[in-house]
Amino acid sequence: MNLKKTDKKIYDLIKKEIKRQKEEISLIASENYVSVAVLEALGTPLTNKYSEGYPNKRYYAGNEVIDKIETLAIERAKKIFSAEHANVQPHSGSQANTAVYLALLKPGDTVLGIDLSSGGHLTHGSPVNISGKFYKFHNYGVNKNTEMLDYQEIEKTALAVRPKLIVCGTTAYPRSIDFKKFREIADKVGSYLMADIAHIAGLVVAGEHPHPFPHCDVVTSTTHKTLRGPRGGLILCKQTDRLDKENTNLAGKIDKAVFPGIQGGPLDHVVAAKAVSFLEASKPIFKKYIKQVVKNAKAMAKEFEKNGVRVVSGSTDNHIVLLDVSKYSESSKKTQNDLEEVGIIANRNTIPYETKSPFDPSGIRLGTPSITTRGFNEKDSVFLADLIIKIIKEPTAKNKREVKKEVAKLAKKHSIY
Ligand code: DSN
Repeated sequence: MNLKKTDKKIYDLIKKEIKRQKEEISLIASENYVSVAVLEALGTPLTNKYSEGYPNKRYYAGNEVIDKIETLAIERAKKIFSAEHANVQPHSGSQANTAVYLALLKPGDTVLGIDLSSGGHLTHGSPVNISGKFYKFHNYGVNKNTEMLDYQEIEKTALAVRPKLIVCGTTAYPRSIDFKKFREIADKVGSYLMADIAHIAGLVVAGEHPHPFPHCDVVTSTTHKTLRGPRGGLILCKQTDRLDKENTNLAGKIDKAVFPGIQGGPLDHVVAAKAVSFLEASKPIFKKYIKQVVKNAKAMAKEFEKNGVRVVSGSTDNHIVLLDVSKYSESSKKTQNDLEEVGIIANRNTIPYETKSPFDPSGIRLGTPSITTRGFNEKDSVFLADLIIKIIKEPTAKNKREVKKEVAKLAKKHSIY
């Protein structure tokens, strides 16, 4: 009501966006719908406070309550991820990754990370990102035939380039990651191991993906995506630095790198919302939710393959289904737009050994976290996959009209908020 009075334009736009979210179906693998409890924590006067520093070590007065909130967030994060140390202040996953690099590396140091077309992220050494500009990144990719990580190849590359840090973790890789194998490789070359579990954090918490600890030194994540918290970042790590004999306080290095290294004051309203979502993720119902996320993705992958739409790597182990639409569509950008026209929101994506431009690559990335929050089961997911197949194969005006109607019905049946 106040917002409507003060700023009608923004009020109306927010209303419009809520309507869009309700009426369309999001298959963006990195999106989800937070609970009303998380939304409530976000929209609080906690946003008014400045709290540079860490609990009981703040630079400004008045942080008694904020200290308690951040401590709860830290303790809950440590518990759900079985981590020795947690930093809940990174504003995003990119900030979390950047802080880890600052903590562990010197400019010019060598790092090994997955390449973008095999499912990596900009912060894994892309030349346009600070990671690629400040550090010497080398890449590993997936095997051309299996489209899965090839640990022998990764080891060969690691032995050749001898990185100080190996980054594992991805944004568009539909299969499980073997952190133990990565640890063995890291040990052979004496490097740190960092897992970026932004996409699979919820699966890790729910036991639906192998755990990065005890294998990794540091684990970064976002708190939204499969974890279903507010937009934000998170760093988890061991207390002790195994490789630095002079300063073995790894947790201290990470904290210093976040603040004052790359950030000022934390966003306390977001930290509170993170705490709420960590509590939610500790409940049995969250495990059930994540199990369904994976079941839905597997069911969709099977339906696509059955109907001749190629699924990268043949299937999925997580929440992502990566389609190669090049057989049916000259332009995945057009397919993305066709899908948007009928109310299905997905993103075009590069596929392994991509031959096209990242602006109009061969793939479409789908993810099931959002539809599962809306209550989709395997049957609904297969029905949705069939609608997508129709649009990919024959995006005629008639098909679009028909699919749009079905999407509207599905969205109404599976309501949000
Ligand atoms: N934008 C996120 C994703 O879609 O995976 C990563 O930054």
